[in-house]
Amino acid sequence: MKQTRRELLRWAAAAAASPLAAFDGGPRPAKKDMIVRSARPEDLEMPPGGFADYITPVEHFFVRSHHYEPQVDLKEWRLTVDGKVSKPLALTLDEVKKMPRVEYVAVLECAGNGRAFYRPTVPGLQWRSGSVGNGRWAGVRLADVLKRAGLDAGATEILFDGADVPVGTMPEFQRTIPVRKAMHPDTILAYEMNGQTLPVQHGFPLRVIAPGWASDSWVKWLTRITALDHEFDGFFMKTAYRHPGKPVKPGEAVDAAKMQPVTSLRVKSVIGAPAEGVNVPTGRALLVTGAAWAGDGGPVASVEVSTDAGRTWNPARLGAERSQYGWRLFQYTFTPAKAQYYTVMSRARTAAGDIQPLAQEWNPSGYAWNVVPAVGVNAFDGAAPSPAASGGASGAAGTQPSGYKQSCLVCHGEDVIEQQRLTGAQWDREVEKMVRWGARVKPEEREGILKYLRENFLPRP
Ligand SMILES: Nc1nc2c(c(=O)[nH]1)N[C@H]1C(S)=C(S)[C@@H](COP(=O)(O)O)O[C@H]1N2
Ligand SMILES: [Mo]
Repeated sequence: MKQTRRELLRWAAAAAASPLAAFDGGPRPAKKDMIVRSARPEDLEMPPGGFADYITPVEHFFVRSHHYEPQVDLKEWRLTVDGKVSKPLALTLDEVKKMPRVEYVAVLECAGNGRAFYRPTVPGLQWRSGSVGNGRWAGVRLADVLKRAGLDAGATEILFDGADVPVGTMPEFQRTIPVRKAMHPDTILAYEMNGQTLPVQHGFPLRVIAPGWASDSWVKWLTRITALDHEFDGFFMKTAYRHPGKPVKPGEAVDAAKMQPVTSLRVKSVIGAPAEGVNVPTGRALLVTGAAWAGDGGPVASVEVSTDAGRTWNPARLGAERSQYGWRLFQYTFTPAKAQYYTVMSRARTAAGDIQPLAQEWNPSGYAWNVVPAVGVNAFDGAAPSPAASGGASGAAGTQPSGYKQSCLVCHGEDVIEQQRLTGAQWDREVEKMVRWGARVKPEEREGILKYLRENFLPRP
C-alpha cells in the first residue's frame, strides 16, 4: 500500500489521538485480490479487507466503467463549458488548476453496490459490498467554473460528458445533476485522488465529485459541461439509474418514466472482518471491524453491533478519522462464550436518527442496498473443526450456441453474463437491450442464444 507522507502523518496523528492505538482490521488486500466482475471493460470490486482502511488506496479502489477507458492527451484536452451560459469556456488543465483548490474525503459508492443481495435477482453487475471506497479528492468548485462561464439564471440541469466512447450503439455515458447540487460549494471537479494525479481508471484528467450522492453522477474523463434549461433525456438519465421511490411488487418491470433518478446514498455499514463462516475458539476475543457512511444526511454518528442476530445491540468504537462525506471505521470486541453459531450484525445511524434497516424493498435494477449486514461465526471448544467444503463450482455447461461469440462476447466476456442469474423473461429483455446497443444477433440465432442463457444462467435455487 502506497501512502503519501501527508497521509501517513495524518494516520499517525489519528492513531495517537485515538484510545485504540492500532485501529487495525487485519491484512489489506492487494491488487491481485480485487474481485473481477468484468475483465473488459474493467469492473473491479474491492474485497472485504478493504474496509480496514480509512483511505482506500488506489490499488484496491473499485472500478466501474461502462465503456473502455479513454487515453486522454493533455495537449488536446479541454474542458468545454457551454449551453445556457453567457461566456462559453474551453479551459486547459493548467487553467483549471489555477482556480481555488478544495480538498476533502468522500465515499464513492456505486448505486448498484449490494445488487447481488436482492431477491428476486436483478440484471446488472452482481456487486456484493465492495463497489465502494473512501477517497481523498482535490480539485476546483464546479460553482466557480459555472460562475466564470456566466451561468444563466434559467439553467436547471448541468450535463456532463466524458471522453469515453461507447461500444456499438450503446448510449454515451452522459449524466446531469440539478443546478442546486452543481452550485453546492462541496461539489467539485477533481484532478487528484489520495494526493496523486487522478489515475486513468478513475477519470484522468478530471472527474465530477458529487459528495453524498451515488457515483453514477461522478462522471469520469470529463470533457464537456453543458448548462440546460430542461431535463436531459439520454439513456443514463431517463432509463438507467432510476428508482421507483416507493415499494413495488418484487420481480415486476416498472416503467422508467414512473421512476426517479438515484441521488443521495443511504446510511450504511459493512462488516469487513470476520469473514463469513469462520471457526473461532470460545473464550478468545474476536475483533469485528468495518466501515460506515451516509449520504446527504450524514455523517454517521454511531454504529452498533449485535452478536445475537439483532436481538440486542451494543455500541461499537468509532475510528478517530472523520469527515462530512467520508466513511467512519468501527470496531467491536466480541468474546464468544459458548460453542455455538453466532450471527454478527452491524447497523449505522446518523445524528438525525436515520438508521440502517434490517430488510429492504426490492427495486428493478437493484440500487441503493443498505441492509444491515450479517456474518456467521462458528465458535468451538477444544479442537478446531475442519473447514466446511465451500460453494459449488460455476460456469456454463454445454457448447456455446452459434452466434454467441460474435453477438455477445466481442464486446464483453462471459463473466458479465455468468454472474447475473435471471429468469427467462429477464434474459429476453437483456438480449433485446443488447440488440438496441448494437449487438449483431442474427434472427435465426436468437432463440439458440436465449435457450443457452436460460439453461445456464437461471437464478440459483
Ligand atoms: N465517463 C464515465 N464516467 C463514469 C462512468 C462511466 O462509465 N463513464 N461510470 C460511473 C459509475 S456507474 C460509477 S459507479 C463510477 C465508478 O467510479 P470509479 O471507477 O472511479 O470507482 O464512475 C461513474 N462515472
Ligand atoms: Mo455505478
